[in-house]
Amino acid sequence: MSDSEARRAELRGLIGADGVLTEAHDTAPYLVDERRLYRGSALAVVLPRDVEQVARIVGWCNQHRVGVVPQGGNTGYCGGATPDESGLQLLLSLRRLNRIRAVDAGNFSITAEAGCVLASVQRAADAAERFFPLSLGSEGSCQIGGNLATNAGGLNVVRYGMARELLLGIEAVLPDGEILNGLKSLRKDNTGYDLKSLLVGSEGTLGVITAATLKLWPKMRSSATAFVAIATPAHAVGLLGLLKAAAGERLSSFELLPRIAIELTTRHIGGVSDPLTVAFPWYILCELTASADEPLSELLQQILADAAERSLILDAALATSERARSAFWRLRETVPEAQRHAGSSLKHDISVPVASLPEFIDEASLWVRSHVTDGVLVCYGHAGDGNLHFNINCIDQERSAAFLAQEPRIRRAIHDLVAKFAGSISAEHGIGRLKRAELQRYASPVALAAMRSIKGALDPNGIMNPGKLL
Ligand code: FAD
Ligand code: 2HG
Ligand code: ZN
Repeated sequence: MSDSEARRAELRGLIGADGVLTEAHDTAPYLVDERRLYRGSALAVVLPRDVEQVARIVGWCNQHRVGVVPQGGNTGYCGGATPDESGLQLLLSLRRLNRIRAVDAGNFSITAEAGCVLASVQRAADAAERFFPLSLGSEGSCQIGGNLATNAGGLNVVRYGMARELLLGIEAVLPDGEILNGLKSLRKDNTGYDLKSLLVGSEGTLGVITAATLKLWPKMRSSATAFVAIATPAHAVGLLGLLKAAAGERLSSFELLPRIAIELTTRHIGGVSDPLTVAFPWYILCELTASADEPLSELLQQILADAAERSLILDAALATSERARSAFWRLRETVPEAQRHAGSSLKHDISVPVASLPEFIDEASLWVRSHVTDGVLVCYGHAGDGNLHFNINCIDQERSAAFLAQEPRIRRAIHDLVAKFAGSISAEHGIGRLKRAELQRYASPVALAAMRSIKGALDPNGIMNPGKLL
């Protein structure tokens, strides 16, 4: 029996034969990332059923110095959930840890296992007359464990914050195979280092998240959604100020879209249409929500009338039905899919201070126009949080290889500009394998040294997601 075969047999002994996949046709979907940037190989794909099985596997990996790659919904954009090409690492999928353990409506909290698909957590909250605000275009596939491991952002951050801010307690398996049971549902708890927060955004490098207790809000009863045409990103910042001042915390989404996003989605995605009759250079999709019955449409109309008087907006369409609201959101959420249909692209998930967005967009767009003649800019995103998906699509698919070959110089120019604006080279998607060198280049040496110390202390054998993040 080969070394690998002997190891697979041991794994079967730990969690049962049905939890260990080794045939190529079974393992293939787990070994390639969402963007098809990386194709890995693995000793096996393991599918534990509960936290004890996860602990057994991780303990075994630590004992045998086998690298373990946690995987949630495999929708990540940085290759973090794909093993390397050696065939020696173990892919640990959380998909079978998919139970909602408890919904505590009185405490406004929910406890879900890591493998619960985000949409199922939203549905469980809704069934208890509560609201879980994390919302991403990938919510039908990504898992809550993956959302926490990447500190996901998405469409409601302007009001509720990122995944980290929605977390009350965590259960995780640490690199030595010990179970950290921190499933508290407390709003206040100052008992030492915040270990749950350390695991958030750690992208599988400090342990395996197996369950989480998350904050809930009252169910939303009213909403008002508008698709607003504006002339420039500077007008977006002005409108954001007005909305925040007049609607306060009711403002739950504020998304920026360029004209080309409308052209790409209407061309490539069935059923999407332009909500306005005339073409404009930029758009904002914004939404107000409230848990009580409130006249939010009137409020939004008043704010938009004020914005028009101040020449901040050019036109607007208000959603007058749930169907119209969904259509606006479909347009926004399918931009990544439309970009994919349009061919190869380079992605930059960046953030700058909100007030610097216009200047950043001006400078960065000018650079792209003058240095990337075979690409078209598709710059959109969560403007309310200063987060842009500053993406560039290849114009001529026949010359896609030449376009993609320019990535290093394009990335360098854009990230250098981000640094000039005191921004972030990874606003919400993480570092994974893709941006490791970028983290080394742009993070402060002090911060990097502290990160390495934490990693070394918790995972001295370097078994947790090797080759990712650091
Ligand atoms: P995976 O891709 O499986 O893993 C991501 C990372 O987390 C890997 O490093 C993996 O090792 C680690 N990991 C996964 N599960 C665990 C666990 N239980 N314990 C420890 N580590 C773990 N992201 C946003 O932030 N905002 C968006 O608006 C957004 N929109 C998207 C839209 C589309 C159409 C797509 C395809 C992706 C989008 N994403 C977005 C990116 C992606 O969906 C998020 O990063 C998501 O949080 C990843 O979750 P996942 O379960 O798919 O994780
Ligand atoms: C979004 O906001 C996602 O739609 C995806 O974060 C961004 O594809 C992208 O670049
Ligand atoms: Zn995004």
